[in-house]
Amino acid sequence: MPGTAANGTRAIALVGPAGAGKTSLAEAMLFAAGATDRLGSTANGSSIGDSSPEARQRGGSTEVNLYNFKYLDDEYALIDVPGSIGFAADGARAVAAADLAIVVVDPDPARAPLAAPALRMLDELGIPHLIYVNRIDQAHGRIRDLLTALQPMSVSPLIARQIPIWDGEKVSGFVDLALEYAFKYRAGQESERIDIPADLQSREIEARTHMLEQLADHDDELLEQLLMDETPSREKVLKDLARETGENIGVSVLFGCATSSWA
Ligand SMILES: Nc1nc2c(ncn2[C@@H]2O[C@H](COP(=O)(O)OP(=O)(O)O)[C@@H](O)[C@H]2O)c(=O)[nH]1
Ligand SMILES: [Mg+2]
Repeated sequence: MPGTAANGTRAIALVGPAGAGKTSLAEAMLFAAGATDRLGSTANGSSIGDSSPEARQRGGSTEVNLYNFKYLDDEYALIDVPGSIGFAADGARAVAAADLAIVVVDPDPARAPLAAPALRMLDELGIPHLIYVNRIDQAHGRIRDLLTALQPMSVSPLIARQIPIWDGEKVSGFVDLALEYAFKYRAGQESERIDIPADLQSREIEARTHMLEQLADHDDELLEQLLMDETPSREKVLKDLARETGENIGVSVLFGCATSSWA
């Protein structure tokens, strides 16, 4: 996590069903970290990962892709694990070496069961993990419904870290419930920080309160603050989220669009 002292290279595994966007997310992370100067695509064969002839021909990963990058002075190794069933044994070995796993899923609740094997493996291995809801550009249902579908597959509670900003039928940005900042997506660029839209303010308070109550289940000091109607510091909230992830007692859920480098 940014802000903590580096302790050698941190290994992050990208797991989840085939086609969810793991290799695209790896590409977006490398691009965001400045390790590559253009956002490659698995769809047109220009990605850094999936460079073997088999993977290019198949249009999907056929082996574990490994990448290295530096972000905010820390070294990271990314382990992009193929989601196809045939690669499960390789995948489990790679995941066991990770400090953190990111489970990449589709926003459609009907596809949530595809994430079950990855979530079960991470719970069994005790690997701290997050869920990243990819393809937010194609989402058309409530993220809440997806979380409801995913929750039974996870031992620990899922914690929505963001809520979407809808512009008609499309998600156009998000509110980060820990930072209490809103962001508007911009194609191929860093998101623009905006004010929390007025019509979203009560929803934001409701969602943030829910997140804080979830965190307070494992933090008596926070519980006391909530009962006293005190506003916990941003630092405390971020620290609690990181601790819950590290101790595997909460699974933060974030979303974005890997192919546009959103979020
Ligand atoms: N619209 C959209 N397409 C995506 C997104 N992420 C990945 N894709 C596409 O989905 C397909 C599978 O992506 P890939 O990264 O290879 O998935 P993986 O099998 O999980 O590694 C490719 O055609 C990508 O271009 C996204 O956020 N939005
Ligand atoms: Mg892949």
